[in-house]
Amino acid sequence: MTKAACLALLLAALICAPAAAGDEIKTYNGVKLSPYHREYDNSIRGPQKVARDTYRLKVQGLIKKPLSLTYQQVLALASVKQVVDMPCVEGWTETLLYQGVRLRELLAMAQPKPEATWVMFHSAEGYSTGLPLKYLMGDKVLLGYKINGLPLDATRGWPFQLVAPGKLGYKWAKWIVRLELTAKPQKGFWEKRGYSNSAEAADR
Ligand SMILES: Nc1nc2c(c(=O)[nH]1)N[C@H]1C(S)=C(S)[C@@H](COP(=O)(O)O)O[C@H]1N2
Ligand SMILES: [Mo]
Repeated sequence: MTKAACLALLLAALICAPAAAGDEIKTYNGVKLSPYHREYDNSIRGPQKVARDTYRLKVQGLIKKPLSLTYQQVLALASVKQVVDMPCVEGWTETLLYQGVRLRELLAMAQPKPEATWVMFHSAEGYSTGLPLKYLMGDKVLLGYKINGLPLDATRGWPFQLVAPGKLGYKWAKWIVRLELTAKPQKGFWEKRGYSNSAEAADR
């Protein structure tokens, strides 16, 4: 390589590197977003590393078509972006730009049986939580895979986090591996320990 070419490459690298590091979206449609990266972590067993090669999103229970999808198969479905507030029972709220697949798209693929009224979300580390099927068919409920333009990581819940607008943070399951449709409401990890199973954000 000539010295000039070398210098040009070096300059290009210097100019491009800070831009790449700054990929996180900080404001969206005039809304200031909470930062993707944080100090604290309140999840029951800390960050989880879910294996990419063997990962499958399973949809099971009261459905006609059980699903087993790779990460890429889910990402290939139509996605939407929306700014949402995630309020934790601890008192804090984050405002984040999520990108994901509408949950009702996945549910439509799985074809719920008429007796199904509830969906449990099961996570890699054993966490679980659930919500009514009717709520989950709503426009704004997503299986989220990006926050502020960045893919979820081991702290944020790779591969998927449930985006449940209007519901408290403990309904926003991270590291989702399996959905299970049931006839009756079930209690998840925090719900079994006394937290409300409806988890209305307005009741905080
Ligand atoms: N798998 C799993 N998902 C989880 C939790 C957890 O401990 N394990 N904690 C919940 C709680 S209490 C909150 S407030 C949110 C925090 O989500 P965040 O990391 O996107 O802020 O994740 C929820 N999802
Ligand atoms: Mo929470």
